[in-house]
Formats: sequence, structure tokens, C-alpha cells
Amino acid sequence: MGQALAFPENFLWGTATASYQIEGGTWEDGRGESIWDRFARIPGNVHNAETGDVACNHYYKYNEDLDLLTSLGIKSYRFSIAWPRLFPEKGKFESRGLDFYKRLIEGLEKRGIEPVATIYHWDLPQWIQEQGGWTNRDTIQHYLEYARVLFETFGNRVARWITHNEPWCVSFLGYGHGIHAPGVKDWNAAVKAAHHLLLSHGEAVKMFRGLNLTTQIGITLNLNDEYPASNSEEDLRAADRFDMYQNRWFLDPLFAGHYPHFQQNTVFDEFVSDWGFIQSSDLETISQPIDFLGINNYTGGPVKADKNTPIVQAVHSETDRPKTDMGWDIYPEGLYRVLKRVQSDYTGALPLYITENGAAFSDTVIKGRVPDDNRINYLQRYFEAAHRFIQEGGPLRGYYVWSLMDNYEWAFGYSKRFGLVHVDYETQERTLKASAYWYRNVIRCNALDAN
Ligand code: IFM
Repeated sequence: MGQALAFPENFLWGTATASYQIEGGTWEDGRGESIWDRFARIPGNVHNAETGDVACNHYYKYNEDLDLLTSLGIKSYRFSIAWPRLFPEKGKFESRGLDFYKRLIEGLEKRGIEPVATIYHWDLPQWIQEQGGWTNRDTIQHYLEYARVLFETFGNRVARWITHNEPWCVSFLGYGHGIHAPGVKDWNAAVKAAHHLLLSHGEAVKMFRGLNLTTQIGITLNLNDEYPASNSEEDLRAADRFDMYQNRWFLDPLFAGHYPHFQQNTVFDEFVSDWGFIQSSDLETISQPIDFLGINNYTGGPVKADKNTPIVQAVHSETDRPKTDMGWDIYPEGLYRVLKRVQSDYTGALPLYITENGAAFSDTVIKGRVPDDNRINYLQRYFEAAHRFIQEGGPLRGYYVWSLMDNYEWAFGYSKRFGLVHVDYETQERTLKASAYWYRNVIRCNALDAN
């Protein structure tokens, strides 16, 4: 072991979760159907046809789960709110759904843990999807009605509001590739959905400012370092296209007020014949100043040209980097590079948070212990990358490990374990993994042992 790498005083060590992935209780207290309830029930969409019906039963076990946060010394907890609990049907508001988040936020306050809330982490009410979901501009008005209730109820009690989690996944996986809910495979729809998500973000920021709230609002993007596999003209172009699709499609409108262009074309031109859904003042709204940017980063890597892959005409090339159980390259340098690039090209002095980073491994409980050294090693290396950025003056203010506990990993069902805490889905027993104890020590010392 080398010296300790100290983090700044007040650095926010956290963990993150999302409503559909942990809550269960999907039919309790008047909750309506979400697009994930519907999508998961269609054979072939989700591993083993698993649903979020029970998940970690957090809807009932939230107190026990908040105690876990306390036992780890977590400073800040990022959770998301389930829209279908509040607006289960068109024109219907359900106060019992809101009450759950009152209890949750009170529970955090009582324990001295800072609440950070994501307004939309993928569980769109199904009734809104029936009207076109995010491809319909009217969805923005429904989103604002929902956001207003949250701002007026909780306002300054939430330290940071995150308008959206990973609009890339919502639009491109949900409406383009069709491998997430609502399962639409139409790239024209995907690009439209992305635009409406971004616009709803901008409108929510305006609303938040109008209510004179004094806490903060921002958005979370999933950003990766996508670099050319070689210096060939084809690979350079391929990496640029990949970067446009993965990163710039969201960073440019949010921070530069325009969509990206590659030699006057976008990667989507072939699929979008009419860009009329982008109205004149939309980009001004989308690029409203925000208080922070949340970055989710797990992987990234070399990109090579591949004419057979639609949209990007590029694929990741194989590396000899170790991989997580998701098959994702472990690439901590990529986190550092993403932070540097975002700061220099887009955000400057704006506070940044890693709102998600973590790894899935196939953990098992052995005599009451979960020896997940691979996760400790992963986190150690990613924390070192974050530390390097901070040492160089980077405005990184906090780090939320994904995830507090094992949970429903979308189309992978319960087959991927990302938690610091192991969940036995039969008994709902929670067991702290070795990484949880390790993380507790990092938090306690506010420092990392340098390897
Ligand atoms: O589980 C997801 C989360 O919901 C969004 N970001 C990535 C995580 C791991 O895939």
C-alpha cells in the first residue's frame, strides 16, 4: 500500500438506486402501470421474463434499507421517483404514491443523509405511452405537471434534482434499438423522443427557477470515452460518429445550444427526413443554465469502422482489458478522460457529480460473507481516476456508487448483481458484501489507499 489519496472535505460519497429496479409494490397504494410493467411481460424482452413486481421489496423495507445507508456512512443518497405512483391514469392524482416519498425523504433527513432525487428514471406511465410516449410533444406537459407536484411538495428538501437519468438509454434503447421499454424500433421516433426528453428537461429547469427554489437542478448523462482503434481515416470517422451518437447528441444541445454536425450531416440523417419537430426556441430552452451535471460512466473503448452497423457504422474493437459481468471493459482511464473532456469542452467550472459508477459481478454468499474483491478492485481504480481529476483542479463534488443493493437490471432481469449489498430474492435478506465494508472505510477516512 502506498500513501492515502485524500478527497476534498465535504466530498459527497453516495450510492444510487432507481424506483422500478428496487421498489416492488408495483400494484400498491393505487400505483398505475408503467411501460416496464408492460414491456417485461412480453415474452423474449427480459431475461427469464422477470418483472419488477417484487424486486427488492424496498417499498416495504425502505427503513431497513435506509439503515444500511447509515451503517455505511453514506453522505448522500440518490433515488428516483415513480411517476405512475403519482399519476396512475390520465387526469388522476394519487396522494398515497406521493406519501411513500414523504416517508423516504423524512427517513433520510432523520438519518442526516442528503436526498438527491431523479424525476425520471425510465418508468413512464403506460397511459402516456398509449399517446406516443416521448415521441409526443404533449408528454412534456404531463412531465411538467408531475415535476410541479414534486417541486411544490419537496422543493428545497431535495439537495439536487435530476430531471432525467440517461436520456440516451430512454430514447435510443427504448425507441431505436427497442431493447428497453417501450420496445419501439424506429430511429425517427428515437431522435424525436431524445428531443422531447431534452426539452422537458429545459422546461423543468425553467419551472424550478420560477418557483424560486434554492437547491439545485441538473441532468444525468451516460458518457463514455469512445476513441479510434487506429489512425486510419475509417476508424477516425467511426469514432467520431460513435462519439456523436453516444455523447455529443446530448452534450451539444445542453451546453452549446445546437445539435452536432459531422461534415454537415448527423448520424441520423438517413432515418429522419423531417426535422420539423425541433421548433424555433427549443434549443434555447434546452440549454438553460443548470447547477451541475451528473455523469454516469461504466465503460468505453476503441472504436473501429463497420459499415454493417446501422447509424454509427462502427463497433467497439476487442481489448485485453478485464470485463465485468455485463461484458463491459473495465477502463478507469476512460472516466478520467470523460471528466477532462466534459470540463474542457462543455462545462468549465460547473460542479460535476459521478451519479453512477459500479460493476456487476456474479457474487455469492459464502458462510454469511460476500467476497467481491473484483468489485473492490474496480472501485479502487475508478476512485483513483476521479481523484486524479480533482487533484488537477477538476470540480468533481461527489460520487454515487451504482448500486446500494443488487436489483432489477432491466432487460437482464435479476441476473446481474451491481450492489454493495447482496439481495437474496427468495428471502429478501440483505448481506453486506466485502466492497460495502471497504467503501465504508473509504468514506470514514475520506481517502483511498494508493496501490
Ligand atoms: O442499472 C442501470 C441504471 O438504471 C442506469 N445506469 C446504468 C445501470 C447499470 O446498467
